[in-house]
Amino acid sequence: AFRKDANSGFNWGLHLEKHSCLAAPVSCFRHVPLCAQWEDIEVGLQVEVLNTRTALLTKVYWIATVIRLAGYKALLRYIGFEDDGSYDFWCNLGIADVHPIGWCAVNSKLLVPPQEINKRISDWKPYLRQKLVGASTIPVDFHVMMADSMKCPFRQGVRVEVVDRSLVSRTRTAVVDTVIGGRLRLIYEDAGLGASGEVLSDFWCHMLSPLIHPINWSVRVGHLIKETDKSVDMSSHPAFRKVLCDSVQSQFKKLRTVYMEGGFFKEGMKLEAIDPLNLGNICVASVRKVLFDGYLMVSIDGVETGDGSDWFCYHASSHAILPTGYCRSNDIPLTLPPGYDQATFTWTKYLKEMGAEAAPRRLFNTDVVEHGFAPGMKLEAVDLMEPLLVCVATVQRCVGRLLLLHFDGWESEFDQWVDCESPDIYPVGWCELTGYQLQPPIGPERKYIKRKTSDDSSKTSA
Ligand code: MLZ
Repeated sequence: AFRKDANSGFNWGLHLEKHSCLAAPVSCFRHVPLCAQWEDIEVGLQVEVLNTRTALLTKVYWIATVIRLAGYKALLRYIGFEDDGSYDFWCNLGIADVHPIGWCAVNSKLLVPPQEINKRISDWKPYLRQKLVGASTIPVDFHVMMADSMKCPFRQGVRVEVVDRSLVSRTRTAVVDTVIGGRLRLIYEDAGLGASGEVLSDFWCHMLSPLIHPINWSVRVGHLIKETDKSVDMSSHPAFRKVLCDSVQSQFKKLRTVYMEGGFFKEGMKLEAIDPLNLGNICVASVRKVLFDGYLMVSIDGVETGDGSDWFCYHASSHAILPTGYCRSNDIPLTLPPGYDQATFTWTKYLKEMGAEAAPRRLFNTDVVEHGFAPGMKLEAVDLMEPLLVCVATVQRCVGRLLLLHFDGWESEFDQWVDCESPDIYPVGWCELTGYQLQPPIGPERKYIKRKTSDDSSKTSA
């Protein structure tokens, strides 16, 4: 069935053609629908697709060849147009009326050629037979597999613990309100409702995000959690009218086991870390506290508030913490504490001055993985500073497992480092597939507007 493109006129096909860019292939994104099956989806495949170039009133189909792939989207050309690309069209393989070869025969649908080419060839049957020799097509159960892979263990009314967006050093209990494509809108249990019933504080994240946890997680690992303000009445909100149910560990991503015995991270150790509030910066940082189950509280050196409110929880296996010297050896500018100078800073001197030791390199998860991303590839990526927004983006750099993402049309100060297996990056066409709204690149007139400092409000000012 066709679905309306919710993306306010943005056209991925045109955007890719204009910038003559590649899109990252679906098989790069392990957490997305049909990732595993996508290896076999390639240029040259043939499909039966709705024929829109006909005056007939009934739905008829025709065979088309995949000319180009961009994430879930394919540029198709009806058979018979040969080398004439003027009628090529982009469609989303996940949702368009497209089927494997043979589908029409099995489902008693008519194959009728487009009107423009009907005249050129009088006898279609032998022509088609010749064109289809040795052709490969999409799997018979393509759409069934697609539907299966979109299932999600969360629904409205499930309670979780999630980072408090107004104070990132603590978690807060929240209730799932909406689920779109595995992304959850979470409403803090004591968010409060405005005069017209609107939620005053919410948070969006993917169900596999490292920022959400089952109920009781904070107490179990020793993380600070905000006590829910019981005086706030949320009962008139639909998500709270459900029978609330606590999430459990099995609904969450399993993290890789880390061994904490004999030489683990220790309080005071230095490292390099992605600044959780400025994801384009990798900074000089310290371990502040070691929690249970391999979790650490980390803070950025030189900008501490002193009360721990700027500490941030990273798992020891997180891509966001890196050994000292990582930036230098990978030619990434290291963000230094105020008062230090790029020209003279060395880790050796700094450690001596601080009387601190560097966290041993072997404790970090810097495995190099064959991820398939390359600079210049387009994708859809969450602006993690406003995690409601999934935006048109480009891979700017690849360093080990890290990707530096640039948001098309925005200043580089919005760039963000993410892991190649981050659940917050998606193939081109993912928004259209899941019905999530895509933020198109902004025009030049908005280019110089700086990001507002984030506040604890549910209204995302974009
Ligand atoms: N309203 C915000 C949105 C920024 C979103 C950028 N996404 C890449 C601003 O204009 O600062």
